[in-house]
Amino acid sequence: MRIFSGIQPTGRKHLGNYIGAIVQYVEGQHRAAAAGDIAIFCVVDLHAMTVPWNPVEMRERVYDTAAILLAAGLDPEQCIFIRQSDIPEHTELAWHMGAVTAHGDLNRMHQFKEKSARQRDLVSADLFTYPVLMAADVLAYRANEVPVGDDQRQHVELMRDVAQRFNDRFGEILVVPELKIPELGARIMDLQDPTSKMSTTSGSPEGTVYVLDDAKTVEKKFKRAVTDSDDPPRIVRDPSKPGVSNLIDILAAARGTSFAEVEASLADARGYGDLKVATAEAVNALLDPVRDRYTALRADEDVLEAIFAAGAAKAREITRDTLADVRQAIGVGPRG
Ligand code: AQP
Repeated sequence: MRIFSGIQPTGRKHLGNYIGAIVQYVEGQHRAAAAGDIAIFCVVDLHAMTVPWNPVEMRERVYDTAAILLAAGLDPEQCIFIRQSDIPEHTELAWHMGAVTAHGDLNRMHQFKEKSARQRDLVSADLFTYPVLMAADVLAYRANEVPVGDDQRQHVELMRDVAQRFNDRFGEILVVPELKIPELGARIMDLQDPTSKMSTTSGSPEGTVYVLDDAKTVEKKFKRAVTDSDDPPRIVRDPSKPGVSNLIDILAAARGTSFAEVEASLADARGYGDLKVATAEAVNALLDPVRDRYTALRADEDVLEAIFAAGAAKAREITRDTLADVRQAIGVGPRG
C-alpha cells in the first residue's frame, strides 16, 4: 500500500486543506508503514508556478508549508517528505506522460477553466499541463492511493486514464492509482459563501479559516458564518442548508465523530450560535497544538532543508527505477 499526495506551497493553508488533505496524510503515513510500505508527501513548488508567483516568497511559502505539515504530524522518519523540484524525475516523467495525454482531456479540466478565467496577464502553458505533472508526481512512485479533497477528483481520474493508456501501449509498467477522498470534509465550504469551496485563491478572507489564524480570529470567523433563517433553527445536515451542513461537517471532522453524532449532541441547542461556538472550540482544539509546534519548526530553515535533502535521497531510489523502466519501454536513452 503506497500512498502519494502533494500540496501547494501557498503557506496560508486553510481548514479545507487541513481536513480534506492533511488529516488524511497523517493517517496514511501510519497505514502505509503498518502495511510495510511507505507514504510520500510532497510540497509541490512547481505547481505553484502555474499562476503568477514571487520567487522570494516562493521559498518562504515552501518552508511555511513544510512546517505546517510537520507540525500536523508528518514524521520524516515514517514517510518520505519531499519538495517537488528536488526530484528531476517528476518533470521528466511529465514529458513522457504528456505523450499519452489527450489534449481534449486537458481541455475539460474544471480547474483550468476556473483558474485561466482569473488570469489577467498570462494563461501559461504550465497551467494547462498541470494535471500531467500531477500525474507524473504520483506515477513516478507507483503509488496505489492518492488522498485528496474532492476538488482533485477530476485530476486523479485523468492520471488513472494516462497510466492505463501508457500500460496498454507499453506493458504493465505503471500502477493505476486509486482516489482516496475523506468520508467527511472532502469539500469544506467558505463560511461566508457556503456554496463555494474554501479556497486559497478565490475564497473570501472572512470565510476562510487559516491553520495559522489565532484562536480569537477563528472564533470571530465562525461567529460570523452564514447559516440560514429557518425558524425555529434546525441543526441538521441537508442540501437545502449549505451553511449549517458545512458547520456540522467541520465540527464532526474536528471532533473525529460522525455528523449524526454532532446533530444528536446539538439536539437541545438554543440556536445556530451554539453550533458556531462548538465548531470554533473544536477547531481551536484541533489547531492549537499545530500552531504551537509550527512556531518552533518554522524557526530553523536549515533543519527543514536537511529534511528535504534526506527525503529527496530516499525518493530518488524509487523514481530512478520507475524512470529507467519507462525509458526502456518507450525507447529513449541508452539501450538497457
Ligand atoms: N475546501 C476544501 N475542502 C477539502 N479539501 C480541500 N483541498 C483544497 N481545498 C479544499 C485539498 O487540499 C489539498 C491541497 O490543495 P492544494 O495543493 O491545491 O493547495 P491550495 O492551492 O492551497 O488549495 P486550494 O484552496 O484548493 O487552492 P485553489 O482554490 O486556489 O486551487 C488537495 O488535496 C485539495 O483537494
